[in-house]
Amino acid sequence: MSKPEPLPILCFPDPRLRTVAQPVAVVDERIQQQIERMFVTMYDAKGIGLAATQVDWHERLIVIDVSEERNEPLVLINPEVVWASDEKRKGEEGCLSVPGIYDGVERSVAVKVRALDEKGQSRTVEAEGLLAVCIQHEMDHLMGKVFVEYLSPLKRDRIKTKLLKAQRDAERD
Ligand code: K2U
Ligand code: ZN
Repeated sequence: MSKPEPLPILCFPDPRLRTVAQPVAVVDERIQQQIERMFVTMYDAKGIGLAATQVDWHERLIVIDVSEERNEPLVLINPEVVWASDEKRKGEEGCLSVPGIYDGVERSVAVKVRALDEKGQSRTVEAEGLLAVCIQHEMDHLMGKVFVEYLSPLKRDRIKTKLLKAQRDAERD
């Protein structure tokens, strides 16, 4: 089977990024094909996570690989946080949907998430460090939330202006 092409990634402030994703009803061939397309897209974009929302697919599906070797794929379908540490830490975040922008976001340092895997089996993931941050960042995407929403309105407007100009310039080239 040939490898699928990477999908286009929606860029902030595209309103489709604000869509709230629906639960996946059945983990079937259709979902497994979408999972493969999302991994191809994530690795191609050098991301360590990708939410279906970012590729204009509005179902509760996340792919992650925080490994150095880029060989530890993790699929979270219909994820729900069952526990999050009270301890929080502010970390520098980026986003494939907000290219070139990095800023501090406060997140729980550890989370416990229940989800279905790519076979539809229920699993629990206990995460800390970068994996915990990534899971929280991706689950925000499924709720239509981009990390710039944690920044000040002034910073967010500057980012919006900068990215809209970059998108206009790109269309002109
Ligand atoms: O756009 C995305 O959702 C992928 C995010 C995932 C992520 C954001 C912040 C912190 C951890 C993960 C990134 O674009 S992946 C790029 C990246 C790579 C290493 C560290 C931070 C961000
Ligand atoms: Zn993101």
